[in-house]
Amino acid sequence: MSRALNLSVRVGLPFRKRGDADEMLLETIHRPADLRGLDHDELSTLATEIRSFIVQATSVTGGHLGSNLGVVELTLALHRVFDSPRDILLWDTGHQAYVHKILTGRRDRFDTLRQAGGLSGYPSREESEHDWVENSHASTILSYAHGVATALHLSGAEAERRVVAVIGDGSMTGGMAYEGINNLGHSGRRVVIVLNDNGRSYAPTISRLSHGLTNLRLKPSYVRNRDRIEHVLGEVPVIGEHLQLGVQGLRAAFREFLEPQNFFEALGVRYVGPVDGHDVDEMEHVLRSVKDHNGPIIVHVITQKGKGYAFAEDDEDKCLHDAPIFDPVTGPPPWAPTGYTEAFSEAIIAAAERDKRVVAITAAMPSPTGLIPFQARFPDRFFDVGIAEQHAVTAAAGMAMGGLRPVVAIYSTFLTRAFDQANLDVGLHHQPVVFCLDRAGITGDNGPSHHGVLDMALLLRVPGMTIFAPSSAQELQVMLGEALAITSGPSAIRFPNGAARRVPLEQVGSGLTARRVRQGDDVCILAVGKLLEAAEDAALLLDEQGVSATVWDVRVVKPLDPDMICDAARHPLVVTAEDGVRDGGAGAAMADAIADLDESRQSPPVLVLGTPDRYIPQAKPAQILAELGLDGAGIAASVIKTLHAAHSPLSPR
Ligand SMILES: Cc1ncc(C[n+]2csc(CCOP(=O)(O)OP(=O)(O)O)c2C)c(N)n1
Repeated sequence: MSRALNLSVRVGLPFRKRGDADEMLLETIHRPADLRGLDHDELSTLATEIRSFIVQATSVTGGHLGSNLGVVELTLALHRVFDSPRDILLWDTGHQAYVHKILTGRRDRFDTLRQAGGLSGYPSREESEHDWVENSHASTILSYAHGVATALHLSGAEAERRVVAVIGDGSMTGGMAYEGINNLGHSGRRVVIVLNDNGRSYAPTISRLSHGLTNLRLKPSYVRNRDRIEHVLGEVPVIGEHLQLGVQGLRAAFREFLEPQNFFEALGVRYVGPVDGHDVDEMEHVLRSVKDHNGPIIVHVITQKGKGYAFAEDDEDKCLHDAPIFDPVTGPPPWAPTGYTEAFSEAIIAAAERDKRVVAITAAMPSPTGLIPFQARFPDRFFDVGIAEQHAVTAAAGMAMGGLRPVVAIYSTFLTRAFDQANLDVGLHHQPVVFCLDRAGITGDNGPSHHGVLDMALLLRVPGMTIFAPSSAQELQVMLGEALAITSGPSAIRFPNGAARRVPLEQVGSGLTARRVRQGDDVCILAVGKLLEAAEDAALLLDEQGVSATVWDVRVVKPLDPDMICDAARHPLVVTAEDGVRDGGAGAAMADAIADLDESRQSPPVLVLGTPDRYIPQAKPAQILAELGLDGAGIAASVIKTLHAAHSPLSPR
């Protein structure tokens, strides 16, 4: 039976009236200062109201649910002890900052959460002076904290302003977190680090350090015992060798038990904890006592991901880390891969059944990348390395060197973390690592940091890299087989989120060839991956205007199919379409290939359509693509405009 309080039955009900008969306590909180006069019971009521509010709000827009339910009391305590924005609160990743947003005057905008023009799902500098860091790639916050604290130090403001960095145990598995903490310990900069330990990333956190932390978590009597034992050890008189050995043994055992503390303190960072992260009083007490520590200090806080909402607490997959739109009373349906992710999930199992050298690697995203079924089927050939993309890629190079056929399943946006590793550790060594890049292209609700628009431009720079872009579920499955057959170097398959086309067999390509989908005379559209559908729509619209279009499914962005390039060059106009950056991307490579074709003759103009050189805000993917002119209507309009310009009397002949 669940221990969880099932909030679903309470959602939307006022919990406590105060002043005005219909007013919830939450409605009286507009800024952190409003928290300061609340007593213990009021804080507890407020925490319940906040949880209910978050469940209700995310059920309407979708969002990061479990992570936020876990930090309610922690955020209340932080905002009561520290004085934001004078004191600087920094959130690693930022997906857990909803409570912070609610307490800093943004509650009434939650109906716009993650919508176009609405509240960001992460901290946002534009939204509030309480927000500093909006990069939602994990494990960066200790570096930001070091930087901000250094600036305060040099400007002489260190005495008046505190820097507080909140980081989850999952994000502590990222290399940058260790680089940051090492530097903080060395520099002695004044930063309070709050380690929010819920034992999970999406899945349980992969970390020996985290196991040490978990040992502590599982022993509630730890704090009492620690104080007592430390006291006792300090007092024991050393009488005789026997007793001395006994005491040393006890010390050693206890030291091992305190592994995390030793780890941090060896780096020069004081350790305090563990503290019950759902007890505001206890946390306030500890935070007040460390607030003025003159150096880096880590406060280890134990929380429960998804706390207070039964469906989140009981979700073994990811504690409803994130949730789509759902009914709060019934909770979201269990997450299962769909679209391209599902196609990948099936294909990698089939590939692993055919070849026992095939292994799968994820950087803390086993369920979102569709690898849970693989993990269940081949537990020894599945590797979750933590939020450590760089390590994942170089480890894959090592596995390939050792004769395995590693498949790195990673979101396109997170591959950018590991570009150097892909280029030098994998590429330079010609290792046959297969990158499967999910959520490529415009991803939507998560905003600028989560669009996967850089992968092609980056991977095109890696010599020997083969790049596939499937336009259907079946193409992806064929491409995985092709990629695994390449032994001369790395390959990548980049595919989008959302529904995948299911096509008849004759519409599935093979090898490293492109596929001509339609033949015309006036314009040739070379479409990459998901944009094939838009190119086909554009061709129909162009037909209506008397323009006949050839359409190619590029399939392989590198190396380009020479037959496709030759065919494109016979058209008076070529248009390329991709959902990646226009500058230096697939279209630019195709334009170069056409220009290089035959220097003696004039090549046709090539119009390159892709994403612009700016950060793209949050909105639904279809809306963003339409705004960028990357849907059928947009591509058709670009073609017509270019043809008109070419036939204008003013255009150069
Ligand atoms: C570099 C990077 N890789 C992967 C992710 C995807 N991601 C977002 S949150 C998260 C888990 C974070 O775990 P933790 O820091 O413990 O926070 P929790 O949600 O458990 O509170 C992951 C893997 C990311 N944001 N950044």
